Amino acid sequence: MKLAMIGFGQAGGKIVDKFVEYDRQRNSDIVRAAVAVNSAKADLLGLENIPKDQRVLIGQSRVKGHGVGADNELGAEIAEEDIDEVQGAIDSIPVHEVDAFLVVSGLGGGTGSGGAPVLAKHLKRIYTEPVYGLGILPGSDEGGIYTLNAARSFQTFVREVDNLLVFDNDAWRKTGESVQGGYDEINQEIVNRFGVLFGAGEVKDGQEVAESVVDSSEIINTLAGGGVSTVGYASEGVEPRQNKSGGLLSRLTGGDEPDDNLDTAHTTNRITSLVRKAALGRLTLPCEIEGAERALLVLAGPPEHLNRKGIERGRKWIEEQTGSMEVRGGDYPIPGAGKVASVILLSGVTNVPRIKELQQVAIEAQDNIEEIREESDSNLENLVNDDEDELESLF
Ligand SMILES: Nc1nc2c(ncn2[C@@H]2O[C@H](COP(=O)(O)OP(=O)(O)O)[C@@H](O)[C@H]2O)c(=O)[nH]1
Ligand SMILES: [Mg+2]
Repeated sequence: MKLAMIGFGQAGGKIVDKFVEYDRQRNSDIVRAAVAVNSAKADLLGLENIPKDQRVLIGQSRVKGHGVGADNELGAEIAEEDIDEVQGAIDSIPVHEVDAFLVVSGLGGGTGSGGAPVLAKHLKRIYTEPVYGLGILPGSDEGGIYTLNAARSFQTFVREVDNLLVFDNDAWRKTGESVQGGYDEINQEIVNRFGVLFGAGEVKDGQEVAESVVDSSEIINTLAGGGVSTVGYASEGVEPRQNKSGGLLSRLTGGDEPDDNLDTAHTTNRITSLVRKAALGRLTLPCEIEGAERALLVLAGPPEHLNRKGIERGRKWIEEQTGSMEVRGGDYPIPGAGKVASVILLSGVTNVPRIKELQQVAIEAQDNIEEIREESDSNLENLVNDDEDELESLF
């Protein structure tokens, strides 16, 4: 599936930047265009793979390239004011060649949290292609203002996009690790999971003919109907075929038949167990999979390690677990790959503890928004004062 990716804010820009790198390394052909939008000049300069002329600095007259801090209302305002500049970068995208837009953003900050929903709304007005969001929820240790920003941004973003794919930093935080150090690994995880999912719809002509290849319309249909989506993943290393039986020798000795049966059973079992692991393991947004409206199962790996029976069994199992009547499944053949991976997209999930928590925060915040602002302002002041104290003691 070919995407036009737009990263809004720092997290959004970094993740799209990593998608571009992933795409280049795997030759997966999912990033047809990549744009970064930010109000902080330094964040744009820090990107490595997004072309320089596709990095858009907004809000210069208001914040002079210094960003909006965690003020997502200001983030939304400057996105509205400077939407033409963002559109200028999108104008250079051959939109007729993309299947969808993907707007990526951290929801806890300021620029992306406020701006991403504004951009999504704008894109939906102009284009007929679907507009998906990839929203990153903050860790619960980040503080009140981040949670509040995420709560509000989430509500708006999910309304403006055709589907909101969610990744929860809180569920992926590693204890004892600095948040910053942890982001590299987390971003790699994000890109791997969504990369396999979107890559599935991009099997090129002439590539190994698989039994039932997933195409981009199946991804689009699974995401259609809106709501919130989460992605599960599991993988297992496999040996390349050449090192196994089935060569000339085994044919001569007549040992081919039973071995092949064994292989098939083993392949099927591996697939069904990977499907369970992916669905029951850590999801990008942890939730109850029961009640998901639609699902898509993708089995990626070397074609000789994929089979229709395994995928069909996995698909049925997901139907039972979710209660959904709309579970699609297929394969994504990657000749020579060293592993088989199972990716499950669960769309229209409803039983999500973290979202309920955020909604509660948003409701309560109506009452004490000023307190939270003051608290965050005084935190900031303390921080600044501390810095000043340190400076003074230096002189
Ligand atoms: N997964 C991930 N999350 C990030 C990263 N950087 C920041 N975040 C998260 O995104 C939120 C918003 O931060 P940021 O993107 O810097 O805000 P903005 O630049 O004002 O849009 C933070 O509260 C973090 O939860 C990153 O590199 N990866
Ligand atoms: Mg930042």
